[in-house]
Amino acid sequence: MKTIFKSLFAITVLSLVFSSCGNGGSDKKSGALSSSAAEKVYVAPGEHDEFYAFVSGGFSGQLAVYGLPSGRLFKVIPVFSVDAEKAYGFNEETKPMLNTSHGFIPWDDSHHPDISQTAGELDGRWVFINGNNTPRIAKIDLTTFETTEIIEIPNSAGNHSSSFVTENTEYVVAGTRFSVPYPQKDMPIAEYKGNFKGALTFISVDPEDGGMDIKFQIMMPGFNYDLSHPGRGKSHGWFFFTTYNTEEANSLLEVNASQNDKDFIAAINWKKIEEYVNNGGGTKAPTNYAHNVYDEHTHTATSTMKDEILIVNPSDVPGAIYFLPTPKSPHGCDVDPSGEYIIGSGKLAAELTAHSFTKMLAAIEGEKFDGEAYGIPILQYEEILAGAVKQPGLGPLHTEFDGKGNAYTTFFISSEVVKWKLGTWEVIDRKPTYYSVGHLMIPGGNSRKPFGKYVLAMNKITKDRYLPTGPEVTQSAQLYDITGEKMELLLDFPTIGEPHYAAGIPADIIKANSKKFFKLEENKHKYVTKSEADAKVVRDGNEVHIYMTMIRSHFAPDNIEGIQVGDEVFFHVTNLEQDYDVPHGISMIGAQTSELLIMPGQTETFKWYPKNVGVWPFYCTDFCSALHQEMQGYVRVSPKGSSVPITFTLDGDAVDAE
Ligand code: RUQ
Ligand code: CUA
Repeated sequence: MKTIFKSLFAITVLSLVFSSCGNGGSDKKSGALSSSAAEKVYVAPGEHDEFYAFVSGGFSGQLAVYGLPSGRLFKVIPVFSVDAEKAYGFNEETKPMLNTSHGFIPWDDSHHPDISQTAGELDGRWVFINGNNTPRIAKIDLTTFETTEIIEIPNSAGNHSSSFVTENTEYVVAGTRFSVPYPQKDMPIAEYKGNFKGALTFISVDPEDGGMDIKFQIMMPGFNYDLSHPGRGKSHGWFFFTTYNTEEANSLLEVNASQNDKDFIAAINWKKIEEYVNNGGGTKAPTNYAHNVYDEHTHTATSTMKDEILIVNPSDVPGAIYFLPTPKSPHGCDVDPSGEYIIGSGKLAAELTAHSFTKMLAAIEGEKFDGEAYGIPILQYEEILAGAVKQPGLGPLHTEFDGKGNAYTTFFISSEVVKWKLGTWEVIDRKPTYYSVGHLMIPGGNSRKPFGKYVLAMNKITKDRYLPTGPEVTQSAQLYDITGEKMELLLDFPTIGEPHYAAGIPADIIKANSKKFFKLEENKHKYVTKSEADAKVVRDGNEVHIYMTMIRSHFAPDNIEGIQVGDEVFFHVTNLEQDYDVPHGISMIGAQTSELLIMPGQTETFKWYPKNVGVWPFYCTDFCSALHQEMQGYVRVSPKGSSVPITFTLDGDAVDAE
């Protein structure tokens, strides 16, 4: 995003200057911190927020869970990042989640969370989110709030027009930002035009367990595919993607990709392509990508490399893909709750464009074409236009809907949220954001049934809104009440990384299904220890496996002898608790990867390489009980080749290994 707007930098700076003095004044007048605003966001101690907001962590690769309206942070879910707090990506069980065809990549840039839907309404089962840099789509299970699946997207680059779901979660869609040679090859960059391809990937989602699988990949012309949204209601079965750089420039895009008066929204009839594929259509092509799945019962992830993908070329399925001309490098691509209007936000355009789905079908039917691009028909602009919002602001990005006939669009350059009316296209209200808003979110705002009570603006620039914390100021979200004719700014709260986009949902849809603990009898971990009596230490050459349990307030075994310098020691630790909110931690002095935080009924593993002889302690890292400080043990390390046998203490008694 930042580079896209470089050419507008001067205007941006100017508008910032204006918004910080001009709007700052009106802010005080309208009393953003007036007592009524304070009351609207106050959630009394012990009470619950009305909504969950899943806010992407941008370059942190995480997903943060906030309550709305309070703005309280409940959890940070690591997705494309390692997380010391949860040992995700550190413990042996979750390392495979971050495997890719490029090896272990414990970082990514995550942008667009989207919640699963049934019949066009949020069902609260899963959140999907994209990793842009090394293209991946992840799924987070909302019973555990853990990342349970990551699928890599081959032939894609800068996976940005992702990860949006169709209205029955038939598919989660991933679109490439950068076009690249397909298949990848060594070729001059100057020969980009006509030779690079843009892959749009449709990943099927199993309706029962949510299992993801790449169903097909459409090889589109070499444009940049920016954002996307599914059709819904009457337009269910279609998917819409904004494109920019239809010029197919390969350098200095800020100038060279802004030449065309109109770029396109690509309208994809995925139902038609699905039918083609189900009847044996498409070409199987060799590829290489990772599919990583976390199993809740083994508490372990596995990574499988896949070597084939089904490619569909637009010319294979005539009548499935059309281009909708849309002014000036459109960024956001949003579909209203009825499925009739497709909103394209031309970043450099003077107006917001709304296409009509009904008119689009009629134009297709009547063959109202304006030429073609790489064999894909371009529909006549006037034939499909529903209307335009005139002079709404500068630098439109994204639009969400309140379900009452209103739309809300963010304007990066003029730094505001603008409320306008679907159908009449008139501007109803505008409120400044502090500053330079990117996405905005209304819970359910991208479904048939939005919950139009609040809009959350996610800002790129914070400046003076918080106490300074060195050169880096946390990025910021702002909450507005949208129940009245005019919006009212209620709250600022800090976010993690870049709050790129968010998905919100009424808490009631999720909280009843939230898991309290894992059942010990269902634990199928390879190294589970289900009772203290089964705890043991097993040597196998220089590998030592410790089968350990934890319960308030001790480990079994606690003292272990017979370990030698040069051993590879595996701590497989099972938390025997069967109660809500009783994790235990374990850390070992000198352990290089991590400490663990283990949920009730769960088993996790870390490795320890003892380097020096001596007696070395381990302890519980989570304050679990009044006797938490007593929860500890020792490992005696002897020289390599020592005759000290493996022994350990269980329940205070010394036990010999088998
Ligand atoms: S984009 S700020 Cu990465 Cu979602 Cu528009
Ligand atoms: Cu267990 Cu502290």
